[in-house]
Amino acid sequence: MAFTNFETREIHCKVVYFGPASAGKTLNLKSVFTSTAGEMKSGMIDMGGNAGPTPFFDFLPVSLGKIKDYHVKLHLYTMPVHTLYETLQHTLLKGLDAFVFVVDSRIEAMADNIESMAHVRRLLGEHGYSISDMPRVIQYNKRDMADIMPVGVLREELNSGGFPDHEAIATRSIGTLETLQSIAKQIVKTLSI
Ligand SMILES: Nc1nc2c(ncn2[C@@H]2O[C@H](COP(=O)(O)OP(=O)(O)O)[C@@H](O)[C@H]2O)c(=O)[nH]1
Ligand SMILES: [Mg+2]
Repeated sequence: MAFTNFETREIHCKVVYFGPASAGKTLNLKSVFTSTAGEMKSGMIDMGGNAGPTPFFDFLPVSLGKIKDYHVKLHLYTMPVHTLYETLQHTLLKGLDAFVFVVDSRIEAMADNIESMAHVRRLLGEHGYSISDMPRVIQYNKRDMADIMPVGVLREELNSGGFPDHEAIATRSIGTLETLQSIAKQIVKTLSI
């Protein structure tokens, strides 16, 4: 749930980017970091170094500016779905407002996508969230690659709920800001301001 500081008139919202290993979660945050204007960002904490899978998490705070007299900030995290660090997982999932699920569009990643989505549902349920109500965006990433699934099939398998979804090529910063804008729009709708 969003945290509101009435004194400073700030609202902090938390968004986690889920998805199978190598789907492009870290690149999504990097892309947002490099594409957003100076005042929107403060700095990215990349716990994974420059290459390879994210061992812990990435973190990027993004400001949405002023909405009805409140400064609205999104705290973006990436989280590897399978982590040995259960305490970290618990902390990252605390106060979650929304999530992005980054799909690896390659045919060979299909089983991983489905398994990862099932895992996210289980995880959110275990942490007491109502899975059908949580705002989310499904992002079909790696659309530039060979041997990818048609979007229609991905949608059928991974977005039967009809949540907002976007195609993306995170390596070229295509679709990454749209994904963020789409999740921001849904979060703002839920804020009681
Ligand atoms: N061709 C292509 N490669 C991508 C795309 N998105 C991510 N990658 C590559 O996939 C690998 C994993 O990306 P990363 O962001 O670290 O995935 P994460 O494990 O989900 O955080 C990297 O080598 C990226 O360059 C994309 O849209 N197109
Ligand atoms: Mg990563």
